[in-house]
Amino acid sequence: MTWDRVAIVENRLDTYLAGAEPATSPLAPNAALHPGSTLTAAAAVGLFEDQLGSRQIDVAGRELKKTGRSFYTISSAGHEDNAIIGAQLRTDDPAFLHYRSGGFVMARSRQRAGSTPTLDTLLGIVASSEDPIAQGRHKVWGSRPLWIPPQTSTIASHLPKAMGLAFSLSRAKRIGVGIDLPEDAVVVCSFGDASANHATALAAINTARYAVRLGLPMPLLLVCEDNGTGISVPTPEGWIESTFGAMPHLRYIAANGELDETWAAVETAIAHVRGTRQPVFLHLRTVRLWGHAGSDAEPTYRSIPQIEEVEARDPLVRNARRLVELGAATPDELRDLVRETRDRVMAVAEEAARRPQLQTTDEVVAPMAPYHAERVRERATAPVATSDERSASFGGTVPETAGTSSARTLAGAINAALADELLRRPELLVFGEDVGRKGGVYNVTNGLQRRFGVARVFDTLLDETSILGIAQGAAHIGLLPVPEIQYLAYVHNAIDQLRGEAATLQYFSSGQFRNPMVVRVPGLAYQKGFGGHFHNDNSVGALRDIPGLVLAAPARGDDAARMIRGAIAMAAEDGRVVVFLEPIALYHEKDLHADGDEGWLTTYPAPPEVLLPGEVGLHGETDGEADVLLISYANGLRLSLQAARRLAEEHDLRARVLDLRWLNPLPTEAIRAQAGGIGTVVVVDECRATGGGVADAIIADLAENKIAKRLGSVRAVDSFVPLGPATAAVLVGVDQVVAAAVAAVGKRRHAASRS
Ligand SMILES: Cc1ncc(C[n+]2csc(CCOP(=O)(O)OP(=O)(O)O)c2C)c(N)n1
Ligand SMILES: [Mg+2]
Repeated sequence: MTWDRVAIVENRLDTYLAGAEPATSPLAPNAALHPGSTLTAAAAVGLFEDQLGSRQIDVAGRELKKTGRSFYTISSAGHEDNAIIGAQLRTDDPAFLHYRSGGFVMARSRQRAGSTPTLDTLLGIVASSEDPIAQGRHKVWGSRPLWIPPQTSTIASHLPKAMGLAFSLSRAKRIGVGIDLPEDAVVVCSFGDASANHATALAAINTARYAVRLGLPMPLLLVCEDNGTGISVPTPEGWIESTFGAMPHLRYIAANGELDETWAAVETAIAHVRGTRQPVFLHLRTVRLWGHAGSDAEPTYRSIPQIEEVEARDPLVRNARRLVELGAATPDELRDLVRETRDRVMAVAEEAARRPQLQTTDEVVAPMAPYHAERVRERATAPVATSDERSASFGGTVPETAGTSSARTLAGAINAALADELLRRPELLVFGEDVGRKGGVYNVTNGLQRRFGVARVFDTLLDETSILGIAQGAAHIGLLPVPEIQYLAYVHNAIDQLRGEAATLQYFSSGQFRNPMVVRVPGLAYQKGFGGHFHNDNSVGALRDIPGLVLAAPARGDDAARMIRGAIAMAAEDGRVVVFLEPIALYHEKDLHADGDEGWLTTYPAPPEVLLPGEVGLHGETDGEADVLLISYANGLRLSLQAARRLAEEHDLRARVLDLRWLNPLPTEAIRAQAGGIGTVVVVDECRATGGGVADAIIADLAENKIAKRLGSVRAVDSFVPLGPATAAVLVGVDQVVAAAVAAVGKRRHAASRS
């Protein structure tokens, strides 16, 4: 059964206008709609026109669907009063919008001459490559000139970044970084009533209130577009008001009336946020017409009388009646407007459906992972702080010239590198749980807050979703966030913020919006029996499979310092999202083979030394001919180097050790070059056998391309990591690496002895 109430809803408006009587005393265009209102008759008619335009786009989307030419039918029908917010906010008030925001977008577009919102929206609906925001990659609301970053289909996941942007507006000024938004900008974020229950929404709202409690500015207008349902599940009557109506540090304003009454409520809400720099929860009553999407058969969960009751509350009919009764327009004028709008929008829809679509893989992926190696290298090396500045910042002695004491641990090297980056990049922020005053759980950020101030190095509340929301919001306006997620296991609490949000922004905006960041994540295992699974989590599969996300995993201090410069430069130049995975167990390690050998200390490489993706480390037998290539990363590098020594001493085998350094994208060219020469390869993957994918990917590539004949791997057991000495039963150990290398080489010796 097809479900089409479109004609029924349209008829209702037509029927009303056909039978309506004009008001006895018409209003002048510039007259207030009611005494004291700032909404004029002309502006009200303009609003109605925007709402009508939005409605007709929804109708057109469903029309085109009938002939297979439209790919999106979630509509704004019934939510058009959000145009009132679009009309009153400015185009430099960043807007993170619910998917039913047609009215808002039409009204905001009216503020910018030359805007073509009808065509733009329809190009999105037909997935045309000429859609100015997503180029057909998705149907999103978005516009660079109108400051509307595109949002994904994941409900509520945009609230944290909206909150983060509101947080960052004043932060930019405080740290002296110029941005292209005015000081009094308001960030608006709209969402549905069911979405208001989502953990992600609640996290962001909580963090917004927390900021107020701390006395920090949070100019955030939260708009809950309450249609009383989430697909088929009704929201309990009064739930939104009872939940959000009396929250500390959050002003609640209801908007539930005639056009001009809602106008006044919106006006109060915006004025409050703009004036006080504090958040408002604006509760906008709406209805949802025509089901959740075109494919939603509403009668399976709502009776016809219930559907008719909702249709009777169509805001278009109500607003038309208000305009007519107050004399802002005559029924004839509105009838003409309806007819013209319908004709105009259908003509634009037909035109949009003729426009081209993305064809090739290259076209689809073009904005996903931009990388300009030379420009990134330039960024990594400039600007460099002067030696005087560095010397002053480092307390009189720059770290690389401190004589023998210049040898540093991994933690010490990262600390110095972060200091150097903070010194030369004023827009850089370092934040997370415990990174400020305490200097990090493992002292990696020790002293940075004291040196660079609480505005740039700060503690956040304990919520990974909000930490990544702050990072995204800050990055949207040109700051360069380096957030920390305390432990790899807890990335999963907020992985959607990376996977669904940060990593997709350039893709869905065709590179017009970006959220560059370097997310520092202490992680991986081998903490000598400490912490159990959650502090020794050894799986990176969930990060490696995110298209465009760069995953770095340094093992040694000197590499880490050079890699973090590369990571930050990639973020700054190409807007990339980088996860910088720091092996906790190596943070304070000094030795390699024996206690006191200090083989894991390195000398700090001064800026501008840098490492970029593809640049691997080579150790062990690097000059002469090697018998086996051990490929590894992080803790596995240290294990492999220990194994290499034993292979030489106990088996007379020469091992070359390749440190991948970059786990996504993998340094395939360098791997092939080394593996091809040696022919015998063992991948030492400290992650769970099926949870990392590093060994799988490398072996598949070498085998498929017939680059190495003798291939082996050692991997951790597919288990959670236990507490205490039992860790050795699941993690990769040196013995295993040695055995795997001997076995792999044995195959060659065996083959040689047969020939
Ligand atoms: C995180 C997440 N879970 C589930 C969905 C599927 N889904 C899309 S819209 C929706 C209902 C949202 O209802 P509401 O927030 O009230 O917005 P409305 O559609 O009513 O405007 C659901 C469950 C989703 N997009 N994202
Ligand atoms: Mg809803």
